[in-house]
Amino acid sequence: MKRHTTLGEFIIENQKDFPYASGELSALLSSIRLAGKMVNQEIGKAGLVNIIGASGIENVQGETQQKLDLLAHELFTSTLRSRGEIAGLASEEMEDFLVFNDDIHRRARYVVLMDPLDGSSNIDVNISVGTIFSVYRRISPVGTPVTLQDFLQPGNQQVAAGYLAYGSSTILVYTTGNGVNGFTFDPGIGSFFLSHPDMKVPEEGNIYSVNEGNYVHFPTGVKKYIKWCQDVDESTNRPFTSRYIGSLVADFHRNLLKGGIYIYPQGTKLPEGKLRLLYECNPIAFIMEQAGGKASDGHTRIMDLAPEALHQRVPFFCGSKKMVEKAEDFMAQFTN
Ligand code: AHM
Ligand code: MG
Repeated sequence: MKRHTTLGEFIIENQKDFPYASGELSALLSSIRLAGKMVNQEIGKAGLVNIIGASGIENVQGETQQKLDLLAHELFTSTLRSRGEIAGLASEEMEDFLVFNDDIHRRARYVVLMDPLDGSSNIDVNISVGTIFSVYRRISPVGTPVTLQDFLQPGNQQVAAGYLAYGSSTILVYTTGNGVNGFTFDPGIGSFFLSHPDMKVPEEGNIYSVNEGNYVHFPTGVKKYIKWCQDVDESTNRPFTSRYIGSLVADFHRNLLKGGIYIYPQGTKLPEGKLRLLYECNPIAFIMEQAGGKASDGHTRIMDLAPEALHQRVPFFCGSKKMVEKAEDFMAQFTN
């Protein structure tokens, strides 16, 4: 009989592969799993909010409905805080980072950076959204409050990263630097089951994902790369297919499974690009590299960039190795 592995079992079984195994990271991942289930449940009810409101049924506290991205932020923050495995948290939803400043949390060795609900503007139209997270070991001494430097570490220092995609099914994908595994949520049982072991992205894909509406603003290298994707050439299977949902986790998840490239470049409207280095690009880059793909800003490996600010934006090129390399060739060739 086929064995069904739950996420909880998998985390425990693989704890020994982690260089600093002490159980803390396992507990932290379990907290993310729990908060993810809560967020998943809230998202599932999103379309009902107006109907319930119209019929006069309010929630038990009589509260007005909160925006889901803020609710997701609160659910992750409170769940992670209540367990004591992290000393602080930075979120796309907050200007500054949170310091968990009591005896238990000051002794914790990890910090988390996250985008609690990415692509949340898509919820109204029933399109998949996601949570993205990233875990680092703090560099400030254990026993003291965390500092900004704990959060401004380059992506190559990540000890774990992952995302939840709330889509036609809900999936949690994560890495601790030992490959990538995906777990699909069974809502009847309330557990995540290993559905995508050892995920690998095809080296050469044929999907390109970019908001082409911004084409006139793109750097010449990106424009040339897009035209190259659209050229006819049987030997490289071109023209490629264009797929862009406008919800990073969903676009990324599809490209990870099928092979493809996601690009959010710099442009005259957004000189640094749109996506955030710490909350979006680093964790997604870690997963993509662990699956055999690549992620850069068009020139430099994303995970080698030295962060300067919590909410820093960077251009993002991420996906199948050969596709990213080809796009980088165009970026090197055309410098304006
Ligand atoms: P958000 O963090 O404000 O939700 O924005 C990030 C989202 C990504 O999910 C998506 O890939 C991108 O913005 C889409 O941007 P655009 O609408 O400019 O193409
Ligand atoms: Mg976001």
